Amino acid sequence: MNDEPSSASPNFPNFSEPHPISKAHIDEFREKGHTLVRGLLRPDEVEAIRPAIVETGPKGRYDHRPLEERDTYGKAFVQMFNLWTHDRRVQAFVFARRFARVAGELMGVPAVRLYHDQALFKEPGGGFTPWHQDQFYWPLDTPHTITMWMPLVDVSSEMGPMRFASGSHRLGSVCDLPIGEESEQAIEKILEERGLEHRTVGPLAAGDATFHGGWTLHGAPPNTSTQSREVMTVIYYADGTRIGALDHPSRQLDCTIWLGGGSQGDPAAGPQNPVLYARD
Ligand SMILES: O=C(O)CCC(=O)C(=O)O
Repeated sequence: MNDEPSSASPNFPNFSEPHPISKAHIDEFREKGHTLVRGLLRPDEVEAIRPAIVETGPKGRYDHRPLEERDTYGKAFVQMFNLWTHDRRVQAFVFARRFARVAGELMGVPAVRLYHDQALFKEPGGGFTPWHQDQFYWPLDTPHTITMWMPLVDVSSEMGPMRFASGSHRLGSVCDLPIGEESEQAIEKILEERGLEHRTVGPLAAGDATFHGGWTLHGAPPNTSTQSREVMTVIYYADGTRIGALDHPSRQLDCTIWLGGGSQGDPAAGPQNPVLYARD
């Protein structure tokens, strides 16, 4: 913990009970590179965790510029990282075996590690999230990476729920660009050229969760509502993964921050990457 953590009371949920997923979820994830799991968190659990994430968020925020001073990426959401390191209630959520198990079952791997968490709050009037591929940033030498994206409030179609290009995960890296105007334009062109089907998922209830692979093309429309789109995400990868190519500054930075440093070929298993689920 970086700071004095707020402790979880004995009655605080531990999010450990399993939430079985169907074969249809697994098939959809493997075929399309994304799936939606409804009700992964119960309403009483949402009620318990949401205030903890909202309260802890500012401790993991680094860009404090007002919306109008940020670039396209910055306007997409307020990004707050590794909140689990600041608060034991958030740690209980991020380390939850329930979510990690879904991640492992969707990827079809026996054990998963934590990469990092991030809260992504798309403010009222917040911009679109440009199309991108997460694994551009991740120095992880595996196709088995996945993000759980969970709204903490009900998300209407106006609030900027996720959009995915189905089947794009099979393409690997399609555009060597960080998230921004350029990735948006390049990927729009790729979607059109390759005739990739894409759609926005929504509306969603608080506690539903989408899961997408590291190479799945995705983004989100702007938030045209008057309410903040509060979302918490957790990123996982298969245990046994090694550090991949550190071939550009974003991956070098990610390696230092999220994997505790190291070189290509080293085990991706730093002190902030615990195993969160291992098949019994
Ligand atoms: O929340 C968004 O708008 C985009 C989220 C995203 O890109 C991600 O979780 O990988």
